Amino acid sequence: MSCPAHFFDNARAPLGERVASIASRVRGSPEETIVRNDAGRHANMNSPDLQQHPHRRLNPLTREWVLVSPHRTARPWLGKVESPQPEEQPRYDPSCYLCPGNSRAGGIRNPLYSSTFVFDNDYPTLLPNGSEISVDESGLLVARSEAGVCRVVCFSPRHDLTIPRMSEDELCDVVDVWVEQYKNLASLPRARHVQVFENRGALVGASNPHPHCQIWANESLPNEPAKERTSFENYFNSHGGCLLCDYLQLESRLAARMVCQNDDFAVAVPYWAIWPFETLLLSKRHFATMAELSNGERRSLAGILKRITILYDNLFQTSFPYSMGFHQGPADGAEHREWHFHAHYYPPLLRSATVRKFMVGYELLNMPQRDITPETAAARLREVGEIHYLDRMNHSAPTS
Ligand code: H2U
Ligand code: ZN
Repeated sequence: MSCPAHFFDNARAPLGERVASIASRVRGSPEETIVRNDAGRHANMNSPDLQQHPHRRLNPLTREWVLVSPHRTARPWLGKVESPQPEEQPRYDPSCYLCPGNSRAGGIRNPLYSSTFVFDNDYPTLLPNGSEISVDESGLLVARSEAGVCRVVCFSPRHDLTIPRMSEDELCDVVDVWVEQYKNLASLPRARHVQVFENRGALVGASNPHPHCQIWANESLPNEPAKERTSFENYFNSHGGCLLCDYLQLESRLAARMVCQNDDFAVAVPYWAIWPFETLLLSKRHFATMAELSNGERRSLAGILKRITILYDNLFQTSFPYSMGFHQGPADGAEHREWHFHAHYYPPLLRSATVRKFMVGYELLNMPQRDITPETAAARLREVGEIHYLDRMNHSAPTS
């Protein structure tokens, strides 16, 4: 195979010229776009090139790039096909360790709870106490102790009631529990980070279909929030404002990547999304943690969680698997004015209920890559309608 002439020729040019030439071909990068937008010029933002030609986009939260290959969406798929998600779950499963009244794996019996239910993880990843570890051998063998607390939150006593099928009142109870747990865990003397996250579906490793999430609190800032904190701080120092407030303003104006919104929250497929239908949930008001949610915002959060998960379920008419979680300002007692409350949804499905994206090969070795553009993904999510497909198919809704 011979190299395309212009690529080959250019490779012989001095490095500086090569980089300049490549940069001029990859038009509309977010760095450029934000600068151009600041200057009132944003002609490249909706460039058709971005929908047709390979390019890379920058995630300003992590400062990492993603490769976008829109010309490749028509490729045939002969790879792995997953088993369909089991659609129907019973209201109560006698063998489920999360259902009310049942015994958990460690032998403790759950109460006959009637709303949400929180318990300390029987198999916690972190322990509240332990011996102090500090290893540093030439900067090459480095280790530190890590203390923490891990909890599990059941959303409802119903084994079959997933977030998109819950009522807004029931979801408000879930949000209230998150806030209560956040406050409780963030106030622990050694806590520095509190992570609320949900793994939904076997495809993302959830160990049980009973709707639940986990909350881990630990004493160091984990990798992803640490990258975000640096970006928030840098942006705050250089622009005198918030990275995600400005980003939300831009996305609201451009509309192409917006998926849904209400008075207090918006959901968009981020410009730099890695997963095919990844979304970013943003508060419209600038604040750092759940502890600052007003009563009205709690209800709005419940509403937007329901809406985005209905869109997800409707996309492939399946109980849509994802990992999601909230990124909140460090729980170190300091005021984090730079931080903007948000959540990430990372769903693995690509083209149907049974074909998923794999993050392997080039992506493990280099950088993430996607085919379908974020703009197309957002348009598809907007198109599927906000009435749950099971309700449209005249199934009885499982809400109580
Ligand atoms: P995931 O489905 O996201 O894996 O969360 C379930 C958690 O529940 C998991 O961390 C815990 C597991 O350790 N668990 C218990 O605490 N008790 C049990 O009886 C089984 C599972
Ligand atoms: Zn159950």
